[in-house]
Amino acid sequence: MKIRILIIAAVAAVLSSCSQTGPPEPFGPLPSERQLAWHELEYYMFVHFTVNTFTDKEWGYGDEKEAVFNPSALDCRQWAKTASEAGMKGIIITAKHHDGFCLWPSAFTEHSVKNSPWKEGKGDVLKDLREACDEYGLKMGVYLSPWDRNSAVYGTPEYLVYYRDQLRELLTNYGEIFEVWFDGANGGDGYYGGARETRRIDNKTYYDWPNTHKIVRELQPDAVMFSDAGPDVRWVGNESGMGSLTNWCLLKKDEMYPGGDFARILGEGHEDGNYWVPAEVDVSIRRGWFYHESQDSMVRSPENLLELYYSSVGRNSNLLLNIPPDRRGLLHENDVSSLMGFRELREKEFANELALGKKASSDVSRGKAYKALNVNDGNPETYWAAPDGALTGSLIIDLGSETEVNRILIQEYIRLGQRVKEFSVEAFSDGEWKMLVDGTTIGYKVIRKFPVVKTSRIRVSITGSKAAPLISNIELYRAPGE
Ligand code: FUL
Repeated sequence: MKIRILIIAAVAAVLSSCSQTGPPEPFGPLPSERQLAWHELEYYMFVHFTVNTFTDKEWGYGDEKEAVFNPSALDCRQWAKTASEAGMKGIIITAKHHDGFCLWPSAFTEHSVKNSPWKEGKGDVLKDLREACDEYGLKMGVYLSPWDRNSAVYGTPEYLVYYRDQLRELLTNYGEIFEVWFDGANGGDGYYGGARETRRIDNKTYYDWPNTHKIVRELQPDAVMFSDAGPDVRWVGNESGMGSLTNWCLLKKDEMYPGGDFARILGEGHEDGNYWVPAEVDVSIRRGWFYHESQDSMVRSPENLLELYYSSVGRNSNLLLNIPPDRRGLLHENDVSSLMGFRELREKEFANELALGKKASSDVSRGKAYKALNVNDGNPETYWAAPDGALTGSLIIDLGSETEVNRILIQEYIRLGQRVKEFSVEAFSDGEWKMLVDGTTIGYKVIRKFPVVKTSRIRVSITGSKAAPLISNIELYRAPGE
């Protein structure tokens, strides 16, 4: 009996060594755990709020009196409630914009809420926001503008000490921060402690970014850092909400720096990039980043926001949507109503998933653990894999009966690298395969629209890849309309 068991075990071992049962080797730059967690957030709120809200400006000069900051009904809970109801996962706030005014009572400057009439100088917007985010289960992030038009020492080495002291305050006193936002607008004219002059800095060298980054890693190891050039998340290269159709999460970031002239490259990233630095689309629900009463009637419509969603989340980018609080310190009714309309549209758009649990097959596979059915099992941790060395492969989802379809969502298993260079989506209809989508990169996620097709079979073909393609998820929808 024992001998028989041993023989069976030996045969099983030989058989399993013939098919590739272990996971594929990682390929190229990989996302860190903090970046993987960031990818999954997808959609969160940007809040631009400072003295500009009260002076009707976009860029404060730096000489604004602290007294102008006086919201009559500031309520961070209203922001957080709105974000949560809108389906957002977090809020990033302009703790300090270019005017230098701090929304928290920084110990390193007088130019802050502590000298404003709001709550008689006892208020702290960051603290209120922390509590509100915790109450609504949201993550919190901070924007600390490197350019400071109020600071007398801006442009000198002393400013770096000041900037880093402020960063430490923000990263020490307000709980867990998920993203630190370093914008790229740098240097120019300003108040500068009364000098009222133009100060230019060399944005390649002045800020000594590597040493600032170390502070973030030390104090908030799970936070990602955003700037034009990462290190963790990159700007998408425009402020109009347009992610690039070809979008590599890879970047040669050592060749770049914040505030450089890289807008064109930032959209696509680098196919041969040597770091994982995915794109974030930052865009405002209004024309301006800050609140202006004159723009109350120019708030993006729910339909427009849905288009933004397709051109950002649908193109392998996260969506950071700015909703500027008004002079009361509340998100304006028009903005809230658009956000809620957008949530409803989005829910309807993706109400009816058609692929889950349906039959799936592939022309090639790495073996049982990497079978085609992994793409529509609802589990993001399982994936279909082509065998090592195969750079193409097709998956067919069999819907069982003729079904109307007009959207597809595809995700790569990015934990092992971004691989796909080209893909297509076809439907079997009237006896032949008809092309629906002719695509390039996939990455964390793409969502593509196509005109309604009635079909029982959808084929996703990876037609070019840097290494064996790994697909973790395919979803199909019939969105309303058309
Ligand atoms: C830019 C700034 O100059 C704008 O005011 C805004 O904050 C935008 C998000 O980033 O660099």
